[in-house]
Amino acid sequence: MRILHLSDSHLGRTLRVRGAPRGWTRALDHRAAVEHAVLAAGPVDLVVHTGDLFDRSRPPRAEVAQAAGWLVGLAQRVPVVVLRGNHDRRGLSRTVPVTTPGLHVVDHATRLVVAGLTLACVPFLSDAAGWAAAALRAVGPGADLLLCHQAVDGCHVPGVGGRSGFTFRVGAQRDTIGARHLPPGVTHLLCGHLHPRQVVGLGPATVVMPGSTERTSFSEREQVKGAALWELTSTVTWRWLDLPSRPMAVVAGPHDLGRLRPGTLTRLATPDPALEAEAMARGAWLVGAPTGAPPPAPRPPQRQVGLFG
Ligand SMILES: [Mn+2]
Repeated sequence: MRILHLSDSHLGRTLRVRGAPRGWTRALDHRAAVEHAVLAAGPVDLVVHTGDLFDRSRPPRAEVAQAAGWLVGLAQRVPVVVLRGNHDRRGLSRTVPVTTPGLHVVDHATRLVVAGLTLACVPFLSDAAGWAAAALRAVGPGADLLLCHQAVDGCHVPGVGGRSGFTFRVGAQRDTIGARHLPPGVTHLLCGHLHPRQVVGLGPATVVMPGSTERTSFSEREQVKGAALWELTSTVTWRWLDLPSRPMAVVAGPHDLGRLRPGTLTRLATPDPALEAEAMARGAWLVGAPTGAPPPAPRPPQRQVGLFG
């Protein structure tokens, strides 16, 4: 029994760049990542997606149509389970074709039997106590695996570019779960939410977070992206499946220019017209306002924090 475990694809996420060909959008990279993962995984018995399928709870219509086509095609070959993440907060059953045979859309905690496995499925919940109650119901008399989209005690976002990292702790955030929130008997959690891939021990259980399938912000620029491939025999094992990602670079001076290739998403650490011209001459795609442009109008505060997924 082989399972492809995808998470945090953030389909429809865009990024404004200068220098890219006409018609290019960052959303194409996010689509390509999930399609590539399915090809790279080879034959599997089940595909699960543990949340944040779309970047926004109201994704653009074209993106919904594209994703629906992809999911329907996939579900014709292999059972698919998609779980609601915090970004999909209005629920996936509004955007994903729920009546497709073989496609299981999980907006509320439930227990599913798919491909001969019993799966306890617990979508994102904003408080740990509520999550514990939902997980207990979803596990019921027992489950082989638990699918969720949640921060867990000890999971970590590394610092990058001089910014410090962050470790989640139960009690410090309302939604972070600890060993005490796990139903008895749960040994393996297939978990989304954090974008750096990682494995965390939670009491007797192991939490595997494959991270996002493509980089969703510059804070992820040093992270390897991909998915997890699970193998269930008499034991349960998994390994990372690496995927190619579009390179991202922050240019602080001429010494960083050597890393730029055509199509590298590039941000200047500080405005510098000469450096910007050099970067563009190398084919880099520039993110942010042109050097010398007036500062952008202040944006309203965003509800979601990209760094933490
Ligand atoms: Mn996410």
